[in-house]
Amino acid sequence: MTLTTAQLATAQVILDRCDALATHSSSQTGIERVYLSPEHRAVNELAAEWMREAGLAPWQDAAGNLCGRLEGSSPGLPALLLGSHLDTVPGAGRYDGILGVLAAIAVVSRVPAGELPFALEIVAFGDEEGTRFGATLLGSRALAGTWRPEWTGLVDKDGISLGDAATAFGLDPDRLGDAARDPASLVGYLEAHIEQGPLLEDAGRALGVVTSIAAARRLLVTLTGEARHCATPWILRHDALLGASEAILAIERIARENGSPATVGHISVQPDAVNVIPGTAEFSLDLRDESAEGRDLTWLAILAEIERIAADRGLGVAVAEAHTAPAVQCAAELREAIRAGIRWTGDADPLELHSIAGHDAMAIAAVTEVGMLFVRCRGGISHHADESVLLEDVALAVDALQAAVLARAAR
Ligand code: HGY
Ligand code: MN
Ligand code: MN
Ligand code: MN
Repeated sequence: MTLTTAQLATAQVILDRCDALATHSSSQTGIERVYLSPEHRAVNELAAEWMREAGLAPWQDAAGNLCGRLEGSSPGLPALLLGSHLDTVPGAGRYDGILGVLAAIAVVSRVPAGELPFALEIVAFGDEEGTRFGATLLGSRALAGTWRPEWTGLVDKDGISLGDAATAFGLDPDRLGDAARDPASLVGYLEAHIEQGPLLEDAGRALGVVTSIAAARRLLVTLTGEARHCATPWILRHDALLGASEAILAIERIARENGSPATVGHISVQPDAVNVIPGTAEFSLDLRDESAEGRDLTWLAILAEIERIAADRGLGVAVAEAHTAPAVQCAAELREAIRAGIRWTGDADPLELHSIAGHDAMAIAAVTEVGMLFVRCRGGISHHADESVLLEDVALAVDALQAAVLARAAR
C-alpha cells in the first residue's frame, strides 16, 4: 500500500507528540515517568489538549487515568475502549505504551460522532509498568475493578505512600477504586503497542495480531548468610552473594530449558561494603510463560535448585511474591477485527504473535474482551532509549486500528 501525504502527516504528528511527551521526565539521563508524579500530571494535561483538538471533552478518572469519549449513534451506548499507558520504566524509550495512546487519539479524530453502534473511549493509563510502587498495572486494574484498597499503603523508594502520592496528585486515596467500569458499559478494549521483540522485523511485516499475553509472576528472593570480615577463611564463610550468583545462573539454565523467559533485574546486598562478606543478598525474579502451568513448573524447578544451593552453602532462603498474572487470551472476535484491520492496510495474511511483554490489556481482560495490534520496532529493542519505529509503520498502525474499529462495528 502506498501511503498518502495525509497518512504520513498523521504519523508525523504522532511521532512529534511522542517527542513532546518524552520531555516530561523525572530523570535527566533518559526518560522516566512514574504513576502519580508531576510528570504524570504534565503528560495527562498535554494528552488532554490533544483529545480536545480531536473534539473530545477529556476527564481524569478516580485513579488518574486520562479518558476521552466520542458518543456513538445515540448517547450513553456501551464503549469500545482504545488505549495504552503513558508511564515509563527508568531509561525508557518514547513509544512503549505512548504510541498506543496517540494512535487511539488519531483514530478517534477521524471518526465522526454519532456514526458507530457504540461509543469510542480513549484511555491513557497512568500506571502499567508498576516501577514506582512495586505492584503493576495499577491504572488498568483500577478501571477493570480489581483495585485493592491496601495498595494505598505501598511505598516508593523515597518512602512516599501511594495514598500520599494520590493526595498530592489531587485524587482521593480512598476512592481510587471508583475508576472501576461496569462490564455492561463496555464493548471491548483494543490496544496498539510496539512489539518489544524482533519477530515482525524478522518477518518483514509492519503489523501483527496478538493472540495471547504471557502469564507472569514476580518474586523477591532473599538469601541469608553471615556478614563477616574478609579475612574469614573459605571454610567458615556463608556468603549470600555467592549463593545468589549461583542461583541466578541456575535460573538462566532452567528457564532456557523450559522456554520460560526469566529476568533477574534487581539485586542488592547487605552490608554492601568492599571488605565485608555479604550477609544477605536479595534479588528479583520476573518469570513468564505462555501458560500459568508452565510458568509455575519452571518456578518449582528454580526453587528446588535455589534451596539446594542454599543448603550447600549454609544459607537461609526466603521468597516473597510481588505479582502474579494469569495468561490472557485475546478474544477471537477482536483478533478477527485486528486481522481485518491489518488486511485493510495491504497485508493479506497478517502474522499472529504471542506477547511475552505485559500490557494493560491483561488487566482489562478482567472486565471486557481485549484485542491487541503489534507494531514493528527496530531490532525489537524496548525498555531502552534506542526504541525506534518507522513513520510508515505508524501510519499503517493508525489505519489498521481504525479499520479494526470499523470491522468490530460491522459485526
Ligand atoms: O513488564 C512488562 O512486560 C511491561 O513492559 N510492563
Ligand atoms: Mn514497558
Ligand atoms: Mn507497554
Ligand atoms: Mn576489622
